[in-house]
Amino acid sequence: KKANIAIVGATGMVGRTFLKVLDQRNFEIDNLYLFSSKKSAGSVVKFRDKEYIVEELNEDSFSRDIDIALFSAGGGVSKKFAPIAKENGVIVVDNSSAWRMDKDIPLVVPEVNPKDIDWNNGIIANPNCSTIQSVVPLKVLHENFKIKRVIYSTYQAVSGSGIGGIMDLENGINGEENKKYPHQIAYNCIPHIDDFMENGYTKEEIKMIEETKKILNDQDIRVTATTVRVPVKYGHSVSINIEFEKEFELDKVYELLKSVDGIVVIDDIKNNTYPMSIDVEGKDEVYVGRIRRDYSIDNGINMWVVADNIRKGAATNTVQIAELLLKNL
Ligand code: 2RA
Repeated sequence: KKANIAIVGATGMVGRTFLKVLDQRNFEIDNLYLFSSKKSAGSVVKFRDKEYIVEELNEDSFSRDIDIALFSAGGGVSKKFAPIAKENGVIVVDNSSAWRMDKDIPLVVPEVNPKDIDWNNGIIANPNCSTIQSVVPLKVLHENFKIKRVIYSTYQAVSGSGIGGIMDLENGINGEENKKYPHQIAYNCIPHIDDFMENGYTKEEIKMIEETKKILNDQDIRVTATTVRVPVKYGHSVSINIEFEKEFELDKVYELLKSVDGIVVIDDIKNNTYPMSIDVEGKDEVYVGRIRRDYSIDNGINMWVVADNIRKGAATNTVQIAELLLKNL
């Protein structure tokens, strides 16, 4: 079935990746509409064998026949325009954090909670990139061993901040030129992603904590997080420590993880083989390795999870949600 698709934020890093993923996954598109801020309006974007003029987003943008709109233009644009799109009968899949914790808005990772799409009322939220790649392996383990507590430590690529983050890394510069970070990121790690809150956590850490519980639909899971920016271009890495309620065998953990479509287990320490950011750029899977028992607690494991933060962490997850919507159009 073909759909009329709109992309809001079409010239941004995620917006452009939406188009790449839609094409690679042979998403059937009837009409395509590309929107951006005034700054980028008028630019020409090629998709499949046609050229499209990017239009400036405004209140009338959705009063044409659009089925699904993919948003990646920041929380402000989503807050203002997603409701307008919804009023025009469009289903919005929003990559910003604007709607994620709204109780009436589903927060979806297709490998984890696809059924939550069914109760959408016009807006579906795409989770934070580091959350997406983490909950994919957690889901099957939670179902089998019941997760009691999760400790996240992240190593996040600069592309999570858009082109400005990449420029700061490439320029290795300090001082006023920094677009995105309070300190130099080249040859450095910055334990500060998004703004600090009153409780000493950053918004990025709170996103991982709250989004994990919403997606797994279990508010009893105890979650904490430390999110860190590292001098890597693409590919977030997350060290995940899990304490289960139930006992487990490590072999079973391997078997369960390997059974999940979308997970690739890479774990051969005898040959120095484990997931690394430089190996996942442009890929859509979630890579899991360094799986080992945590001997400091009764039923615990550690694992290392890596994924392309622009693909599975943003664009591909959004397109996968759109694919599920297409079935019900
Ligand atoms: C980051 N997760 O990595 C945030 C937003 N993409 O900057």
